[in-house]
Formats: sequence, structure tokens, C-alpha cells
Amino acid sequence: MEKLIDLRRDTITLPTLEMREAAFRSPLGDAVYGEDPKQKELEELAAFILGKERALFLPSGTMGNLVALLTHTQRGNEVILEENAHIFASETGGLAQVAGLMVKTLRGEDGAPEPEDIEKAIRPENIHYPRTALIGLENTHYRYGGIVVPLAKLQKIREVANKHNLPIHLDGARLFNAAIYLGVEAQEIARYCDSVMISLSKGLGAPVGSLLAGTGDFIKEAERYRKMLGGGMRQTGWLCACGIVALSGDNIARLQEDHDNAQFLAEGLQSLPGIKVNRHQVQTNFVLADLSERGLNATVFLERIKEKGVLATKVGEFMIRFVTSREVNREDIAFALQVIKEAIKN
Ligand code: TLP
Repeated sequence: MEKLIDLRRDTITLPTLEMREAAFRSPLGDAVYGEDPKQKELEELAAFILGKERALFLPSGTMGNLVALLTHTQRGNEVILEENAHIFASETGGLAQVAGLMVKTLRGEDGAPEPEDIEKAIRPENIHYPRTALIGLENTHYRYGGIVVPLAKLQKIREVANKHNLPIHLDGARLFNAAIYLGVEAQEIARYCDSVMISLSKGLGAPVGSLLAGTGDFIKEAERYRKMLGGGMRQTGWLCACGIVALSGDNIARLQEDHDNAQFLAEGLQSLPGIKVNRHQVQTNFVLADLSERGLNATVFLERIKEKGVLATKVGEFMIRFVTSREVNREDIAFALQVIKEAIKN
């Protein structure tokens, strides 16, 4: 087999040559003492791009979200989340285990709960109730196939939050994909939120790292929690140099290619008999394909395409997720479509 065409995740992306060279040349210092020049530079760059006062570099998105929860809330508080939010579904229950939070989940098919539902879920002051302390949003929404929360909805949620004096945290692991889809700068989305976490290690291609941004006061407190969780790293310059490349030049704009490739894949899949793709959901770099009409089990399908060098992920008995990234080009996708065409023949 010549090459694996890996459509499982965008976290598989490898650092570019430019990143590797920047890492190699990077000066280093002890970041816990604020002495790593590249970490400082990256944190300042991220804060600027996100339109926030300060940002913190962290090893992962999971830690970034957890630090945000710890900073915004107190133990025993309640956080409102969409019921398939990554923070709720895929972060090992850190919000309960570490932050001591209760959760109120609400459904939101387009990635965020309805503003009216959020308002209804906010607890009135009552000795019997936990206090609602935070609204958590996710954009793009991972489990709904990378869909984008519309700006008008964010604005309405912001109004509810203001009315009840509640902060909003945004899990923006793929915030730049959302921004590209909406044709706006990332800060146009981040401005509706008090804090925002972004990932460098997904479509942007850096090997490791996330940033958490917010006001100066928020970040001052968040810095303590980062340290507490073990996120105070030392000579981070190699990683941060990659992160700076990830946020510079046309690296963010390049995500459009991943979106275009996802459209190409969706179109190809849709033209195959018995494969259903909800094209409305294909907004960024994810494609969800439903094989139920074909009666083809996802596990069997994945084994068949794997034999020919194509990888994807099972997300339901008959549901497959494909994710495009810089590791796959148009030719790879055309090849994957050929393989898929063969695999669905009985
Ligand atoms: N998601 C991972 C897995 O954990 C599922 C993936 O393969 O994409 N928020 C969102 C919306 C995410 O998709 C992820 C990663 C995270 C947070 C956590 O980021 P990391 O993996 O850096 O801890």
C-alpha cells in the first residue's frame, strides 16, 4: 500500500517544514517564570487575533476548557452546555471531577441551544438550587459535523447572558473554520464570548497546543489554574514557534482548501447509490455519511476501505465521519471516492 489517506481527524496534521525550521531556530527560556520569548510572542499574537486582552498557551484544548471552567465558576455551580458539547461528552467529566460543577444540557441542532431555552434553564436564586455560573458554547460543533453557530444566534445568547450577568466560554477548537465559513475574522465570533479556547493542533497543523484568551483579570486567575493542572511547561519555545507559524501568513486562510475538499467529497459521496449526506451540515471540514439506506454496517465499511488505504471514523451504526485536513489533497479524495464506490458494492 502506497499511502494512507487519513480522513479520521484533523488532529493528525503534522508540522510544516516552516514550523520545524521555526522550532529549530527558536530561542528558549523557562516559561513558568515568563522567560520563554516565543511563548510570550504567541500569547500576544493570539490575544491580538482573538480581540482579547491576554491569552495563555496550554498543552491541550481539554486543559484550556477546564481552566476556563475553573476560572469562571465555583464548586457546586451549574454550567449550561449543548447536550453534545465536547466539554460535556468528551473531556472525561473533568467539569465534575475537577471543577466540581453540575451541568444543565440543552439540545441545539445547529450547534448551540436556543437562547430562550438557555434563559429558561438559568436557575432563579433559591436556597434549594445550584447557581448557574456559566454558559458554554462550541463553534464549530464537533459532534454535529463541524457546523457553525450563526452570528445572530450568538448575539441573542449574549443578550441573555448580559441580562443575567453570566459569562460565556467558547470552545473554539475550530474557531477559525467557523470564521472562514462565515467570512469574518475570528474575533467577530469571539467578541460575543468572555473567554475563548482555540486549538493550534487541528487544521492549523501545529504539533501541540491551545490558547485560552480573555480579559487581563480573567487570564491572571486562569494562569494559576493552568499551573495547578500541570500546564506550566518550561522551554515551550519549540512548540510556540510552531504555533506562531500556525497563526501567521495564509495558514488560517488555507483552511478554505479543507472546506473545499470536504464539499468535493460530499458531492462525490452523495452521487453514490445509497449514501446519504446532509449537505446543509457540510459547512467546514467534516462530512457525515449515512449508509443506512444501503444497509451497510459502518464497521464493515471501514474495514473494506482500510484495506485499500482509506481511513475514516464510525460515529453510529451506519454513520461515518470523514474529516479533511492539510494531509489530504484533492487527488487523495478522488482516490478515496473510488475506493468507497467499490466498498459499497455488495
Ligand atoms: N477533539 C478530538 C477528540 O477529543 C474527539 C478530535 O479528534 O477532534 N473541543 C473540541 C470541539 C474538540 O474537537 C476537541 C478535540 C477538544 C475540545 C479538545 O482538544 P484536545 O484534543 O487538544 O484536548
